[in-house]
Amino acid sequence: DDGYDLWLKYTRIADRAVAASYRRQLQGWTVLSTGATADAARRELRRALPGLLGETIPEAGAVNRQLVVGTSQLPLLAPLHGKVAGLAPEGFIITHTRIQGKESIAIVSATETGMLYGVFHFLRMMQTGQPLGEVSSSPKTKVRILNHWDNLDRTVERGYAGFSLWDWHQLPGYIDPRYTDYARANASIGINGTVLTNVNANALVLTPMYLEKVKALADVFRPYGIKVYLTARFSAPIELGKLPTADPLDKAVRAWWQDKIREIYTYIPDFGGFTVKANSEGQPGPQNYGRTHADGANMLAEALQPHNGIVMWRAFVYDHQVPEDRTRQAYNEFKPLDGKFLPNVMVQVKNGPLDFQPREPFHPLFGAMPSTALLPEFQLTQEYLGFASHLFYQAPLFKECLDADTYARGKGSPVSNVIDGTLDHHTLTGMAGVANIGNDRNWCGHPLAQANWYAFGRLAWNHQLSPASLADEWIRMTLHQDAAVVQTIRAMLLATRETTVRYMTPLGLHHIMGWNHHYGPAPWIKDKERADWTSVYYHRADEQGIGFDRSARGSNALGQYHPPVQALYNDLQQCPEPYLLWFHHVLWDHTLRSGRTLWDELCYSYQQGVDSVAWMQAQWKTVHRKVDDAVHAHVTSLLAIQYNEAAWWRDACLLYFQQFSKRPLPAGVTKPTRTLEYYQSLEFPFAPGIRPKW
Ligand code: BDP
Repeated sequence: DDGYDLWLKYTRIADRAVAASYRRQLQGWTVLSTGATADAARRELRRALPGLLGETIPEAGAVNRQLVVGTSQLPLLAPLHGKVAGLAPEGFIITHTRIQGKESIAIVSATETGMLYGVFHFLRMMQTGQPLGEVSSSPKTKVRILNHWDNLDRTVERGYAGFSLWDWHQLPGYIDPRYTDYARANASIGINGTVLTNVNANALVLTPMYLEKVKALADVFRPYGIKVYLTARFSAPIELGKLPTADPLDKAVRAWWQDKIREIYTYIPDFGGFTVKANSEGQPGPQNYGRTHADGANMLAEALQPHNGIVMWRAFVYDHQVPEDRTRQAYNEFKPLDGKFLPNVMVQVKNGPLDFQPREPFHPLFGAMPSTALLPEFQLTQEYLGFASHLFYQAPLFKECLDADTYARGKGSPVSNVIDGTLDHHTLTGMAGVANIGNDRNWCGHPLAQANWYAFGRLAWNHQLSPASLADEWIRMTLHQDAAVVQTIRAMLLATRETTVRYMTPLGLHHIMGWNHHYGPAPWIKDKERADWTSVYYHRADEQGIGFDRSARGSNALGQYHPPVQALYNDLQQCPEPYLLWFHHVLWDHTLRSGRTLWDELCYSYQQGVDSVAWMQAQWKTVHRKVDDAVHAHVTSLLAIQYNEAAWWRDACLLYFQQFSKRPLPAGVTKPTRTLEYYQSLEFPFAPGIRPKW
């Protein structure tokens, strides 16, 4: 197994009784609708059913015990219209009914895309051995989208799975069949949008030569319900249009964007719109001209609106010349703009206020901008999570953010209800994930990292699903059907998040990774041109203690949250320990709930992280000869890398912090065999995924 088929393997159902019961219920099948999406559904069933059941099921309608697929506009399925009418357009039902007198299972939606989603859901039920019972499913968000940080030269910023999937050079002449498989995988989990290009944008993608290529991709994705989006470089009117300015209030600039957008729609009539990174990390933006983020976003939104396009304007902004805790800056910039964005603008907010760390509190903008559609951004690619070498199942991280209570409208105002629109009555809703996909044969580098792509899509559809059940589904479809094997691997996946937090950034530490490439530990980074890109800025270790005081006594980043959240974290004694050093500078001898001092607890956490990777290795050994040999061997090697790197994190960080704590390592913590100087001397000029110079 080379991993190419993802969770769409459709391996023969091992449980004979289950297979026989499916077989009895499926004497024939038919897709009644016509058109490209119906063809996609047909192709999927043709591929899947024989795979799952080991025999071909006749494609013929009007037999008893048949599967019938179509939209509710079709006369034969019109009696079911009432059942789908209350769902979102992409919602679907799977129901047992009679059609023309024949006992049938009907998969019905108001739309072709919803019908395709229903087919994938039905196949998932079979892949995971569930009874083929009644289902009614409707997405909780509208824009379920992947962000590819892919450059036109095919490098991928923070990408660890090879080069970009998009072969810009050979497009549109050569259409790699892989584009279709990408679309199938996305449709199977409800992802309906893809931003093809890096947020650090290149205006060239907006030129006719590239729009031809984008169109070719859009044509492949369309039958699967996937819209294409691009990143818009704010200075494109200067770079491409030869205008003297990109001021969003300048008439000529506005006209240029209007023309450009009209032109894009001649290529791609259902073009989704733009993602924009502006006035952040060197990207141009409206502030270059004294204008606000709202001015910039609205200019584009106005031009996109007649075509039903949207703008996803990123709130990931910070400036090292601003003498402010970096984690406060996005809120400072955006909160005053609440209510100023046009209705087709979403403000795209990272899950936490810093930058995709192993653990962060939720971003204070969630719950602070009731009049603005907020699009949460998660990072599936593991920039700060061990790249593609470490096993890190992210669903628990996504869930922690989604479940966090903002208290925006009192207790019970979780982030999930901010972003699904229910809290503030928004209809433009969504969830964005920075893709972990490249042209590696297995798509995501680490054979088990596909689970993150999978879980992201499923949670964007329904944020109430649990990390454990999503792990179950994915393992059963991808690795093995046996319950004991599923249980072992699920336990491993579910442990990975806390494990990584422990060996990288325990107790609320953050951003102590290698400089620029973010590979490996480097808490010693200091004296760079930007303080907010160093490690010492974040951990603030000194002889007294360690941690960033963001309480009311410190930077008061906590002041950006609603009062009950402030109350929870502000008091050192009460603050949940996973966030301790995020919000407080704590004395080395401070006693924690375990009864240990902070220093000892820090040491034990690092040790536990390493031990837990050893436990994962032992677990994985027990599924040898159960999961595919090639996958098993690959993961075994990667777990060994992860173990070594976890020990590297422990040793480098403890040696470094010990210079300040001046305390011995407690019993039970392995003594480092190398010196701090050794770790500090390591350099990785060719670590993958580095941000190119712009
Ligand atoms: C940071 C990455 C950088 C991205 C930036 C962003 O290090 O490469 O460009 O986020 O999200 O995490 O814009």
